[in-house]
Amino acid sequence: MLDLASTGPQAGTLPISRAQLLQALRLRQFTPFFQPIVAADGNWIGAEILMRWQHPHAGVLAPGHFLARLDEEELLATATRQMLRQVRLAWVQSRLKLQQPFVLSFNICRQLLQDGSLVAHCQTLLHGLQEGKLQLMIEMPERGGDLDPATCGRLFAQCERAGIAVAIDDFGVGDARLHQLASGRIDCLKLDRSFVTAMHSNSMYSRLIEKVVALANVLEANVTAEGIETLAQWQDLLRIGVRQFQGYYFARPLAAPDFFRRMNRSERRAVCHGRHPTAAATERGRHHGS
Ligand code: G
Ligand code: MN
Repeated sequence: MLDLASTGPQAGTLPISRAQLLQALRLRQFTPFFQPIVAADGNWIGAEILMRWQHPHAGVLAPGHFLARLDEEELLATATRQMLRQVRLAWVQSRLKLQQPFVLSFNICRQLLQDGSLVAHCQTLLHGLQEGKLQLMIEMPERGGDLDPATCGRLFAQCERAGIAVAIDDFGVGDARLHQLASGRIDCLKLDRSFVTAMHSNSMYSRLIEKVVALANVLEANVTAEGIETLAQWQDLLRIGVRQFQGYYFARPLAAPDFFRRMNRSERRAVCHGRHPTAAATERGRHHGS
């Protein structure tokens, strides 16, 4: 069976018919995966919900293979709502008791942005789930949302009143719609992973990231760096002032049973296979000294 789950958004779109997509929706095949977001100390403080298609023949498909088709067929909002209902169900079934605040974020599409019921849907999703400890965050596409400043401002105000956080996703590679940043409360800039990848071959990127951190400080927002794959990237970003991280170094997107198992066992305390930079530095010092 093909496993295309880790192939990113650049992956080629398979020829998929509308009938296949409708069938997949009927069979609830668009399911949530969860990728942890960690703080500077490596503890899980949130997770991004990522859509996967549990394809009967091709295996688990990443969004790069089908998202554009769902969007073209105007079915992406329906698939997202269906996925979020599964998140709620899995959360209830997990009997998870959060001890610390936790932020669950998800990607919103153009259709969801425009249909006016986004905030109400988020409230339904959260109702009765660890209120006070669990917060939802919408990840706005930097490009594609294409909301005029007034509509954007209204949406952000609604989110703020409802306690829903707002992130700008893939920050740095969109169309620099900076008016979004002035339209209301922004909680997080999610720095696109291409900046993290480029950091080591071009020092200009480190300086740019420093400026993104400074911009976030002006907005009183956090920066989450995406796509951390190595300890060196984590160390450098910490030095630059980034305090939230997401990427394969910490954890790949996890299916619901794996995610909730680890949440329940508090395995989120230690970084999975990654070690904390200070611990690694101490270890290196020990080895060198011995
Ligand atoms: O644009 P957005 O942030 O929603 O993209 C998330 C996508 O990035 C997911 O499909 C996920 O599988 C992928 N991803 C997450 N972490 C990493 C990483 O460390 N490296 C790479 N190459 N892709 C990642
Ligand atoms: Mn995202």
